[in-house]
Amino acid sequence: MKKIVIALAMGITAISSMAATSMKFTVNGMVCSFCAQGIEKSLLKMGATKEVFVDLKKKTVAVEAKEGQVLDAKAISAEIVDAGYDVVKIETVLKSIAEIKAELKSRK
Ligand SMILES: [Cu+2]
Repeated sequence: MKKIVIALAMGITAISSMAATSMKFTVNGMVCSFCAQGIEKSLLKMGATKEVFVDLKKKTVAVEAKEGQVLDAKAISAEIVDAGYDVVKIETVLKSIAEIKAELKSRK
C-alpha cells in the first residue's frame, strides 16, 4: 500500500513539473489594440485558459492552458472567427506565454 501512495505522489509531481502547454494562432485582421483586447477578453473566459497574449505585429494570438487542462483549438478558433478575424494557422507549443513573448521579441 505504501508503495502505491509513493508512486501516486511521484506521478503528480511529474505532471506538475511538465512544460506549460500553449497554442499559437496566426490571425489575420487584427489591426488595433481594441481588436487585441476583445480577443483577450473572450478567450480568458474559457475554462482551460490561463493566460492570453496578442501580438498585433506578428498576427499572433497565444493561449496558455491551465495546469492539467487541455485547450480546445476548435472552440478558440471559433471565438476568434466569431469576433470577425481569420485564423490561418494553429500550432501547439510546449511553452508558457512568458516564453512565447520572449521568443517573439528576440525575433524582430
Ligand atoms: Cu481593432
